[in-house]
Amino acid sequence: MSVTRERSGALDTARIRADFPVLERTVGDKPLVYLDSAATSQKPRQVIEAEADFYAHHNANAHRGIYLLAEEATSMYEEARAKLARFIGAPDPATIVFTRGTTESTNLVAYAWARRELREGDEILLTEMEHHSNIVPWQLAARDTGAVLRYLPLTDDGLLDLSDLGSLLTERTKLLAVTGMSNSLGTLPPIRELIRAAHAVGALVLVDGAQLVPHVPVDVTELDCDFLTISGHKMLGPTASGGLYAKRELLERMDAFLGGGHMIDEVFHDRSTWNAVPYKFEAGTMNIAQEIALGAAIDYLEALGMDNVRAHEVELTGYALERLREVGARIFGPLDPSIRGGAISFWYKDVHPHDLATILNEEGIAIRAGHHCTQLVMRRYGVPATARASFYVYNTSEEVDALVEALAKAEAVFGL
Ligand code: 7TS
Repeated sequence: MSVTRERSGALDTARIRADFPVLERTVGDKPLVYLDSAATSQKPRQVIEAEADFYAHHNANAHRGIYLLAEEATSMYEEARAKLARFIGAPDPATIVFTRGTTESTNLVAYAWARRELREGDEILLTEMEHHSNIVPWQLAARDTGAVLRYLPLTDDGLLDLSDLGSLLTERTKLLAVTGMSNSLGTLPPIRELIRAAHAVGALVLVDGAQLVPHVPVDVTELDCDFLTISGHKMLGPTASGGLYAKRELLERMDAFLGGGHMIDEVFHDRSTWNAVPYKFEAGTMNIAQEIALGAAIDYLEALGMDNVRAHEVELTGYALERLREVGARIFGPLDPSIRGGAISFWYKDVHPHDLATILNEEGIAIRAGHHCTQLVMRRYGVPATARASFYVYNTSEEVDALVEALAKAEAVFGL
């Protein structure tokens, strides 16, 4: 075998794995090999304990009462907001609206910004590698406003094809909505350049950060994006944690989204006025425990260092791509780990991805098979589905080896 196995220099995976209780379990009699972190990451005990600690010792509604528990709940919730702001380089915690994740954040912008600002004939520019949650909300907004959707196409190697950028991104474009990292191809689009080009024609930019924020150091101030969506559950946090970053002047101008308690300033019989940002967008009782535990996830990632998180991913992805190619897997997406993340879509020989995932499950290996909520990607490359392995801080080169060895078993089962 030509591959040299280098140990990850960036992260101490043995120490990290000891923090993740679920990694101790077995699947049948096989140790769990979890290669589906693009769908959701596993949680370290620090995050599980932070959520339990809130319920056990501080539980009260935030921003409601003036008794001790309510004040503790409020200050823990706001501390989590400040942590998330700092983690992505946001200038001010008020630029972070807590949401249940990327899908809700994108819909918030589609309702509170797009429906107010877009007119017939305005254009929204998307890419063919977007997750459905960065397509469907814009289709609905376009339907309601008369705006038109355009798409940046893909190259055969899974990159954005920017050769027609000049005719697709024009003065008619009001919004460019682009993923920071593709969940099915792994691609890291050149968002810095795209943001600059969009601003040059007066368009705003929403970066889908669902995959980017967990894996790559992000600084929204330096990027100068207008909106960034964040899913906490993909970055070691609980499900239903996450947020939306938006420039403050946009949040001020945007319409309210959900109406209800706490998002108002004053309520009259026929109208209401809105609370200050970000509370204007946080109606009703929020996901308090989850956002507080997301704060613990951020502490965990910061202790590892996001540069190290990224370096580990580059190393492991490079190794996995090399090994998968060596055994004849067809990779969808770029082959250079320096321009991509760790979600690797592939076909192995002629084994259907669903059959492959079923056989790998018998070996204790969890991968995802399907269209990964990116049907435009599947259509572009002429496949109904792909198998996808994806990595995070706890994955090791031994787990990549286990994946590759299990492929040989699938081959034997199917007599290929
Ligand atoms: N955008 C991207 C790029 C994603 O990968 C996902 C989830 C979303 C948006 C939606 O995030 P949510 O937290 O609101 O669900 N991606 C996947 C996946 O690849 N497999 O399961 C969910």
